[in-house]
Amino acid sequence: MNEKPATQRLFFALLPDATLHERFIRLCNELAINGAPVAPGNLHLTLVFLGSTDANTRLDIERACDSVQAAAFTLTLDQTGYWPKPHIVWLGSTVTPPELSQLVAQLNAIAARFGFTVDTRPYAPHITLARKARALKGARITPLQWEARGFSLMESQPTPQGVRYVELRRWNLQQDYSTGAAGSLPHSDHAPG
Ligand code: 2AM
Repeated sequence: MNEKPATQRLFFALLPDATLHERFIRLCNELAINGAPVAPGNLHLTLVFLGSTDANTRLDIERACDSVQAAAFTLTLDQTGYWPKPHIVWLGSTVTPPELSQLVAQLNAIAARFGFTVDTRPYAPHITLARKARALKGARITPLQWEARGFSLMESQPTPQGVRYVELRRWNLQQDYSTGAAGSLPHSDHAPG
């Protein structure tokens, strides 16, 4: 028998806490977007998209993530935008914090090590708010601050109701990176559930 091993479709993301998540939902409603809104439970910021992988490789990826050295940071979400080719309305940032770029660089290095195709385009941090959308007209927003304290390994699961993004595992970012204080190694938590 030649059964194909089960695979999971994986990516790394930042997940908003409950307060920020509420703000995202409020913003989506205020913007009156003409398009298919992302399911509220799926709102996230992609760090690096990996792709399909088997269980053993996933474990190796998780082990590699235990060695990521990256600092906590604040991301200011101060602009909305529209990408006409994928018809996406997004929420994003005019400034990419260096800590975020460094985190993405380390995760891209892990992706490359495990044979995934790494996106060579400059990293554009964004939260997709709606797909199959029309352009937003002149949407000015009150900036939202994202206090990023951890990054997550996510699985994209197809369901009859559409895709569902499930957090598999989370790693903490270092709070006191500059001082090199004790306990500064990223701490990993298994996602609840
Ligand atoms: P997005 O970040 O623009 O919303 C899971 O599929 C997530 O990974 C989505 O949020 C998706 O787009 C992002 N992503 C990035 N590159 C992708 C790719 N090549 N295929 C699928 N999703 C990708």
